[in-house]
Amino acid sequence: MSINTVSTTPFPGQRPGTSGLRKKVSVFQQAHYLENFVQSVFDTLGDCAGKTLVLGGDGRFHNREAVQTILRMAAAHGFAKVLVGQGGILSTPAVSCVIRKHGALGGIVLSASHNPGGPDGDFGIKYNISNGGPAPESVTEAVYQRTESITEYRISDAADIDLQKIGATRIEAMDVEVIDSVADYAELMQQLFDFDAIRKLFAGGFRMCFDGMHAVSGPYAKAIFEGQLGAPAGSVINAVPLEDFGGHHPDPNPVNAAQLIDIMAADDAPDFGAASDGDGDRNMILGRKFDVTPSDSLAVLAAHATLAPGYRAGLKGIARSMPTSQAADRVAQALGIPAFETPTGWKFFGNLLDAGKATLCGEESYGTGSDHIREKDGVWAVLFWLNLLAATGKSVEALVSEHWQRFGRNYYSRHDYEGVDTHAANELMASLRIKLAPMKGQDLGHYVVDFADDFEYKDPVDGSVSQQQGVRIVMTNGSRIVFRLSGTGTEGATLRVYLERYEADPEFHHLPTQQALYPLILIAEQVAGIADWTGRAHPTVTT
Ligand code: VG1
Ligand code: CO
Repeated sequence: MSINTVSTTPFPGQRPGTSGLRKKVSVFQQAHYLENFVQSVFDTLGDCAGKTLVLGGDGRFHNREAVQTILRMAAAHGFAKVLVGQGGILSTPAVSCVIRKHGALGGIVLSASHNPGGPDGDFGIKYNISNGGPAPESVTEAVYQRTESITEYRISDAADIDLQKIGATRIEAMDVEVIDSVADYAELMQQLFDFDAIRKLFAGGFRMCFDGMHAVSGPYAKAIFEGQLGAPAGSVINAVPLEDFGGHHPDPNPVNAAQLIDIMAADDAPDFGAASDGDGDRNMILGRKFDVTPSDSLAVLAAHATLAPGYRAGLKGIARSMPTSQAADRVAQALGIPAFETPTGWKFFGNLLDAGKATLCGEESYGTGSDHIREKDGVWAVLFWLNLLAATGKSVEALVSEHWQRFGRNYYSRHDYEGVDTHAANELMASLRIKLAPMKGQDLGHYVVDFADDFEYKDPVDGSVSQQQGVRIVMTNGSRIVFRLSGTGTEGATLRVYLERYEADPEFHHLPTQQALYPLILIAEQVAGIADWTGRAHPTVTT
């Protein structure tokens, strides 16, 4: 075994987006591409002697090869130890959990999350810091700068290790420990939720369907829901992670999780349905013939949080990303706790959680989480809902409807225009920005503009400022339209249009969502000229 220094030249565009560096698999398969990025992360970290790194991914195509490469590079960089998930598998929340539990310096997550996998799909890599959360922008920017000037990387020529065999081995002077992918995570879940009550629920005939979407959460869901909580065998479907996610798009929304939606729409539907994404950090919650929007899910969990043992002491605050509906703010107000509004992406919640300012966090994109780790967490959200259902004896639909009665309903939808021309998308945003200031006070038919701006966030903990985080047009009655470009796609640009309307009157709480939002949809088109810029008359995905 020996360590070699390899000459290299920079690849353009290795700048992490909303959640790490995501590119087509073929891009990552280029010689030195992954190595350049990993060495740039290590160079940014500096001396790692005595330190532990956590490593794992969602099992997508190229995962195993990348794990072996990173192990050889970590050994060359002088890490004392790497904890790697069995088979190279760790969900994003499990990486966060393992980093925290074992006091690691940080971790590397190999995933492109909800993006499709397989040889023609996407691959991704993300670095998480010692709090278990995604590296903040200061770190991802430093890594990017390093990728622009890199000239060499260091790597051991050691043979591949056996990733299936749990236990310790060595590469050069570095210890490698292959760990059970589920154990640490499952143990944490037992501390947070009332497993006995949930066991009784299942013993009483309660039925659920969890769709693993052939992605990473399957093994976690099987072990916890079926193994520990007694959900009948078969409650978890599509449970085996596949390198191409069975050819599907591992994105838990009503469009991509069509099989689960059909199951939950049937007359003999289970009581509860849920799904997670490629790397296990997202969640979709369904009742029988009933979808819960992620924004409502956050609000409902917050309103009932003290029913779960891990949150019995109450919440310190609730944080949501800016485009997420304001439903959770109403709960925060009722509870007398602060509400925070951050830019899109989980990395912005880390400081609030570390500082004890917020306990629950959520995003409209099927992401919910808490201070138990520093990532959003799919299986955790499902357990939280199961805990509420067990504690209240109510159905999903009853819990949500009662919530609307108490707090009012925030109708909400996101319209995605995927794969549009990047130049046109940028022009659309630029032309919107120019129109913002004069919009104040403008009468738009059903709505009057309260203010319109480009969201800027000043982190209340470290004072760092993030600009241009989404154009928002906020109406005097709290309804909103938000426009932003995705930072996770790999083909062209994706325009996201977020629509929200607040309705206090219970008589109007059961309209079809798109109908309830129709006036706002028309205003969005009128203000942004979406069809003109993108050539699209309709969104590709509506959630
Ligand atoms: C999307 C979502 C965002 C989420 C991010 C990562 O980002 O909108 O809320 O945090 O994906 O989720 P963007 O920039 O494409 O809108 V995951 O589960 O893909 O890591
Ligand atoms: Co994800």
